[in-house]
Parts: sequence; C-alpha cells; structure tokens
Amino acid sequence: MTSKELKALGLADENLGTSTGSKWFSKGETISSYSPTNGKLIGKVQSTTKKEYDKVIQEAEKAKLIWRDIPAPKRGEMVRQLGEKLRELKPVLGKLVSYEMGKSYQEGLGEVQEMIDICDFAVGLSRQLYGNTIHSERPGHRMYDQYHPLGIVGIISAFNFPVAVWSWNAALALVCGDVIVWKGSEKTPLCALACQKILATILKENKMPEGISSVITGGAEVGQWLSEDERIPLISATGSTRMGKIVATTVAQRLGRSLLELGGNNAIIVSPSADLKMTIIGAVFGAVGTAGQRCTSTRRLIIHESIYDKVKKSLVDAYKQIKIGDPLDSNNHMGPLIDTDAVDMYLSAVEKIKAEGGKLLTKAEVLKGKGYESGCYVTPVIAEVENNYEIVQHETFAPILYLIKYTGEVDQAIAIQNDVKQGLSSAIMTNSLREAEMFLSQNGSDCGIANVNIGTSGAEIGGAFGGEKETGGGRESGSDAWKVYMRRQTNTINYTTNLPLAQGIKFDL
Ligand code: UN1
Repeated sequence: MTSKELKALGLADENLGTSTGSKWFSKGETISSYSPTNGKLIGKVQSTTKKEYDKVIQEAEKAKLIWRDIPAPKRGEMVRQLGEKLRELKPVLGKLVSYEMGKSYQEGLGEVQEMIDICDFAVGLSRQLYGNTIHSERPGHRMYDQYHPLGIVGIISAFNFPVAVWSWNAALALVCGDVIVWKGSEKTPLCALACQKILATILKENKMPEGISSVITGGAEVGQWLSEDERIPLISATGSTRMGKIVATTVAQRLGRSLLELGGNNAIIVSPSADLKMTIIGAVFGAVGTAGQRCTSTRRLIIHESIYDKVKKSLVDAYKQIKIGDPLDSNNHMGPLIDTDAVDMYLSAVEKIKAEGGKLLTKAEVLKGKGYESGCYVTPVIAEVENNYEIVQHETFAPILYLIKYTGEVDQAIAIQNDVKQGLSSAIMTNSLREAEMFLSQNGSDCGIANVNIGTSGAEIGGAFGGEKETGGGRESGSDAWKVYMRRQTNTINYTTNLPLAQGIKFDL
C-alpha cells in the first residue's frame, strides 16, 4: 500500500479515529494498525474517549431530526452516489482490505463489490419501503401499517469483513431514515476510517449536516457504551457469540432492539450422488478462503461412507496445491491470519483435535522464513474427527476443516449437521431431488442459510443474511431485512360519523 493509495482513501491526515461526518477529533489512546501480510505498520489512529463518544451521539441526535425528514428516495440518491464512489475506489479500497485484514486481493475486491451491491439494493428499496393495507372489520374504516425511521442505529462489526458488513447496515439504515454510529474492529481501524471518509464526503457534497454517519474507534469498552445507550434504539452487532451474548443482554436490559450475526459452524453434506469436482472446489474455497475467517467458512464436511475415502484423497491432493503467501500476489490462494493471537488459537485448536482423538491429514504449522515475517501465516488443516468433540462444537476462526463420516440416509447427515449450537450456513452436494428437498424442508437444515450444490460461504446481497441458535437470529442485507431498521406503526382511520368498537363491543353513553 503506497502513501498515494492511502491518500486516495483520505487516510493521510493525522489524528483520525472519531468523526461525526467531516469533523474529526481524537484525543484517545493510539492504536497502531499493522498488516498481517508483512508485519509493517500501516498507520496509527486514536481511540474514542467517553467525552468524544457523547459528542458523537449528541450530533447524531440532532442529525436524525433532519435526516428522517428527507424523502426516502432522496436518501436513496445519496446512497446511489456512495455506490458510484465505491465503484471508482474499488481497486484501492479492495487493496486496503487485503493489506489490513489479510484476505486475498480477489476477496478484498469481492468485499467492496458487496458494498456496491447493497447500495444498489438500497437505492431500489428507497422507493419500496412498503407497508400493508388491511381491510377493517368496522364499516367506514381504513387500516394500514407504515414504517418510520428508528433514529440512531449503532453498528458493531468484526475484522473479517471490515467494510462490507458496515455497508449492509449503513445502506439499509440510511434509506430507512436512520443515522448511523459505527464501531469497526480495532484490528482493522483504517478500513473503517476510509469508509467514513467516503460517505462523509458524499453527505457534505449534498449539504447534509454532521452526525448522519459517525465512526468511533476502540475496543470492547467503546462497544459497551453503544449497547448501554438508551438513545440508540437498535444495535446491529456482528462478531463472536461471546461478544453477541454481552451485547444482547446489555441491550435487552434497556429493552432495546438488537440485530445479531454471530458465529457459525457451517457444514457441507456430501451425499453419494454429489458432483465431486464441484464439491472439492466449494469445500476448499469455503475452508481456506479468507484463511477460514468468515462466519460462513466451511468448518465441517459430512461425507457418506461410500465416497468418504475418495473425497478425502481428493481433498488432501487439493490442499497440496494451495499456495500460501502475500494475499496481494494473485498467485497465492491463502493469506495470513489476522494476528498472532489468532495463530495461537489455531495451534491450540490443533492440540485439542489431537487430544480428543482426531487425526490430522495435513501438517499444521506456522510458516517461517522469507515472506512469512509477520508470523501470521499457517498451513490449512484437514482433520478426521467425530462431531461430538468439544473442539468441533466450537467455532475456531482458522482454516481447519473437519471430516465426519455418515452412514445410511440423508436424515443421518442432517442430524449431524444440526447437532451444533450454531446455525448460520449449511449446504448439501447432491444430485438427488429427494435429498435436496429433504435438506430444505422443516425437518432439514436448521440454519439461516441452506444451499444446494454450492458451498457455505459467498452469500449474495439479495438474500437475508444471518442464522439461528447461537448465531443470534438476526437478518441483514437483502430480502425484507430492512424492516428491523424501522419502527412499524398500525393506523386505523374512521371516516364515518359513528364510533363502532372492534370485536362488536357495545358502549353507549
Ligand atoms: C461474515 O463472515 O461475517 O457469505 C460475512 C459470505 C459473505 C459474507 C460473510 N458474503 O461469505
């Protein structure tokens, strides 16, 4: 990343960290952002102080009164401009994502493409924030429901999708008439600041006030301020189940609304009729893409015993082809983990697999030598395990793929697939219509995402994204996910001179 590229993203200034729009102010502690690709310092930012936080929320409170009065299609127009700007900046923003987070450049570009896609989606949505009309049981009465802006939406996002997850929330919240306050991950602060700069410029060009889009920076404490804050009706949080439980209980204490998108333990069922070529590509991309650090990463393969050995051999062969190294070099398939703490988690998971009786089919090691100086590069692992191992039940954010054998019919595989606490993404590779429909039925996958003949990761923007059980139940992005960003109001209007009561109740004076 050259200084010219950082400048193109507005990241050349000093003292970035907290912003209410075009105004930046930061007196907090310094956070240094190092690239996991080479261990080099990318930049320094300031974390948000409590005083600055309160200033941000005050500005947001003022701005929400103005923003909610702007017609939704006009708000959509500004989101359209955001999408246009992202198209222009896609190569350089994708590069920053790759450099600061460590995913491959292709995936960095893909992430910016998700941002563009959600902007497009939100622009259309800005003319489609529909309520229903309802036929009243009373004569001369009309009923309908309508959606109003909520106010301030707090967004907490994780390092693994340092720009896209914000945009899913931001684009929808903005067209819904909400103002946004975002705490990105302290592991990828520059990505967050770059996004804020882009949006703030657009809002300023449109002569919008400060406070429509704000960014705050810091660790769990800063997230806690958001969760506790009664001025913020909705907190949308993406990250670990551990974090989500803290956010959910804090927000629930004040009866606020939370939208949670938490951990997954995603499986692909490989049935006897599966197309093995597709299966291997889908499984390998799902397991090693983003170095296994997507919520939707493929963690488990549940393979029928009749094809188990064949699939196992093909996978081990495929893993031999995987090139690990600088994610900005398009010859490499897999980049580093986010930091050395993640490497420690990977190593400890490998130890647990062995201790519980699992068998490693590939070598688990931290790579050393030229190109691997950051200490964050590891080899992807395939392990034969049982589904009930404690470590298998747990989401490890690393490229570790578990192979589990099933016997009998597809219901056996579905039972294994559902026998975890998480419920985000799932898939079946099959050419049997009966198996596919069974998997998608009420007796099938219990996940928020269930795919047939594609892998577990790489969801499109048009669908609602999220999952059940410990994944938190929230839905973001497509379909009718927008409804959670608005408050619903039911209206009944009487255009007669009588006052009939519902349920036929008689009450005369
Ligand atoms: C995440 O990991 O938090 O489906 C989001 C996918 C991406 C989004 C993942 N579109 O893999």
